[in-house]
Amino acid sequence: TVGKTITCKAAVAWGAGQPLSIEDIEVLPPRAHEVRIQIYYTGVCHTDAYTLSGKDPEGAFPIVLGHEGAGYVESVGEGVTNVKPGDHVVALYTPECKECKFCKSGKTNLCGKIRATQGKGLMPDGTSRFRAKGQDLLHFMGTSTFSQYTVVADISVVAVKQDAPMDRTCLLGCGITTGYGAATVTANVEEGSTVAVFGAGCVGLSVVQGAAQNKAGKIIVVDVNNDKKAWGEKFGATDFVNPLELKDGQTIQDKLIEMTDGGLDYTFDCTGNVNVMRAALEACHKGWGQSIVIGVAAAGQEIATRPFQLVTGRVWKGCAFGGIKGRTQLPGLVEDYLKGSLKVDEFITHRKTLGEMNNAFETMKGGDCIRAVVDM
Ligand code: NAD
Ligand code: AHE
Ligand code: ZN
Repeated sequence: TVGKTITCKAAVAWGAGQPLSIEDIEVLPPRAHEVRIQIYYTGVCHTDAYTLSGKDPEGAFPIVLGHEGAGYVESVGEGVTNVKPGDHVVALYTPECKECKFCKSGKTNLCGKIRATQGKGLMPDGTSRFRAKGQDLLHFMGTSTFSQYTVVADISVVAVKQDAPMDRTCLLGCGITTGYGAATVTANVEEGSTVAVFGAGCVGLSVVQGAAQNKAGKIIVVDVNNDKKAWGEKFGATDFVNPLELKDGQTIQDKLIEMTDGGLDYTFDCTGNVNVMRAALEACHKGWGQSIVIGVAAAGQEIATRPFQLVTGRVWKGCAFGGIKGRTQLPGLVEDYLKGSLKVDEFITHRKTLGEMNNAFETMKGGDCIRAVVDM
């Protein structure tokens, strides 16, 4: 297949709000500094549903969605040195070129090298490697893992240990790494500190795991779904609050401030709801509390608070992919998983086939799904 176009199955999103359609698509060979990956497993993340819904300002169609995937390198284009055919890899929607202003800053995991074309759904040379029914399909987040074969930039892929099963490593491509990194890298929660996590999906529970790893003293899960109490405890949460079950007139920020003698050292939004983001900021301790926005909000949504909240020392920040540098740090997370110090298996609640992709989206929206893993 090297150097040839491959025909394979993919879940194609032809338009906003329409179900995905399983199609035979053509996947062109990788060009210079590109890698063709045979995707074995992909997770389904809330962000895929968000873009499919039409609420993503960068969303365009037709497109091959998916950004939480693992597989084998099938072939590489000219000049690729970081991976070789047969390597077990995870696709990186946050690439790492190691040479741009961002990568060299030491201050962020965001990489600027291909962000503009990635946002347009194109490869770095401005073209697509996918075709179906006589037309080009767009790429998504530089990864497009809802296809049996995909082509990515070489800076958007990392090789990981072969003994880690791909149905687990795929989840390190987004959800788990995002939450775990937000707690251990972006916030770098200190021992004994107080933490509140709003929204206990895969991302929020991964924040809980990271905060517990860093020995936080109190980890409060805030979720509208009472089943998330037990889920939080499984990853190290000490308390649970349902914001819909507060006493009359009490806000969630009041409740949390009361529980923590003045507010939290760290809060995390893992819901994507801008009102929750405000509550998370306002639940922070005066003088130093930091709130980290992880959730992705729909086009047109904005956050608000009284500037006094910041004047009095609370800090509002956010991160993508947990602040983790994929090529530098992801192999280490896979090793942590293999050593037993990073939970991954526990997040998998559902398994689907490619033909069941729309069902996987429905399942994700149900309250009992943490992650559905799709066997491609
Ligand atoms: P999820 O849907 O599995 O989890 C969300 C949780 O929030 C659910 O348990 C839900 O019950 C809870 N919730 C909803 N409304 C709430 C409210 N008002 N108060 C408290 N809890 C509430 O989603 P997920 O896959 O864990 O993703 C969470 C968010 O993070 C999404 O917005 C997703 O797009 C975003 N995300 C961002 C990044 C990033 O890099 N910044 C990466 C992955 C996902
Ligand atoms: N395209 C959207 C923003 C979507 C967004 O924020 N994506 C996150 C990853 S979510 C993963 O599930 C991200 O990586 N953001 C940083 C970046 O460079 O995209 C919009 O609003 O335009
Ligand atoms: Zn995601």
